[in-house]
Amino acid sequence: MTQPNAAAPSASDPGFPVEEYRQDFPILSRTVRDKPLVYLDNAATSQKPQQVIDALDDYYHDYNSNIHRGVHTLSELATDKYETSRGKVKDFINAASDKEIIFVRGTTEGINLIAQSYGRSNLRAGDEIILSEMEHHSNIVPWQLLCEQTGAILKVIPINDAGELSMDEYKNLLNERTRIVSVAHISNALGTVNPVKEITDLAHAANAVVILDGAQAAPHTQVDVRALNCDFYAFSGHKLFGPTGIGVLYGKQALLEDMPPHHGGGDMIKMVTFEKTLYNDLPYKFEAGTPYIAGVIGLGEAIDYINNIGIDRIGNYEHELLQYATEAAATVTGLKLIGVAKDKASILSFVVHGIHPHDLGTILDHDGIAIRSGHHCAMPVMERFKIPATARASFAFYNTIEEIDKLITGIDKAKRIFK
Ligand code: C6P
Repeated sequence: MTQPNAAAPSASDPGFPVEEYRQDFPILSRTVRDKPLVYLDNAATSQKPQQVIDALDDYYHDYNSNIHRGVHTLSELATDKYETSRGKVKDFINAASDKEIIFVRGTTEGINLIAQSYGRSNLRAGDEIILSEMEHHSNIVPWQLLCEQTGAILKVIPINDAGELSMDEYKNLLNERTRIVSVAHISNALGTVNPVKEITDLAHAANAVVILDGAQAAPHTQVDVRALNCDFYAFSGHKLFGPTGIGVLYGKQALLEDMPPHHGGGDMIKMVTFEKTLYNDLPYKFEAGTPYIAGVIGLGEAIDYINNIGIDRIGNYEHELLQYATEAAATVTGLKLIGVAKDKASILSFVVHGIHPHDLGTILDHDGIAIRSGHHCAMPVMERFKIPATARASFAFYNTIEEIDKLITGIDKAKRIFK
């Protein structure tokens, strides 16, 4: 382990040892095109610390086995690790019970599960689902599918020029036909942190259930599902320094108990005959088939890693990075930020006059700097701001002020090329 970096930029947490944390992520010491990697695409997926990589390796090396099935030692070991991870997730988001934690492939699968299980069994023609204009396609298309299947109707909360939800419009949209409100905790295209507690309380007053898309929130801020009182919360392991292909759907136990399974198969049953099948208890009712066992164990390890640092410290440090980057971006003529909400997290989305975001991304890549360019799977946001795409730098706690300086230098270089 290296020593804490004296030049670490955190005013509120001067001991935040970013250089030490960077050593935990092997990929951060590689080069890209002979330049040190500057990884600023954390909203797409974040990098993995060695202990997560080791956990995956250990599973396949030492106790690879199926879970919940065998009485042999390896199966018991794997089952124990898998269920221990469930407990870690439960504590991480302060759920009331392990029964409320369902392992899925990611946020996308979590939202589709709710739409097809809760939605199909509870919604009728004319019922209304409220989304927002800043949603990721994963929180739009599953609801459109449900509308086609049930005759339910989508309503959309508009956003203002800063990229904030119009809460007045939201209040106007809520009515006795509203059954579901599903919004992002944090927007991936704008960085806006939505007032999800207020949104939830208003929805509950209208007897609607609330789904929060936590894909961009879980890695950056404390998520307390009981304090939020949301009905469902979905997030992805791979943005949380865990493996790809694993994610979590939290649901309130009473709601999950009443929902039908969305997939049938092994492990989700108690008894099967050709006449009738008895479904398993929660959470197994929703985990049909052999799951991604190593992924679940790796996610548990990622949560341990985050807990060792402290999610609040992570959030504070990243906030300072974002502030620094926002101020630095303001000095670049021709650069316009897309998304300047009062409450923002970790995402700097922008356009530069005369340079297509894809060209900017390519030029930055020549200097080893990874950002994302495009519509970020949030095409309605692009339409709202009348742009085809943005460039997006997204930060994690292992990023540094120096890396942001390199980003700004890279943008200046691109401007010179396109002059
Ligand atoms: N956003 C991004 O670059 P999955 O793919 O299931 O892990 O996550 C989907 C998803 C859902 N909601 C939000 C708010 C998201 O940001 C994402 C994933 C990535 O912004 C990939 S498009």
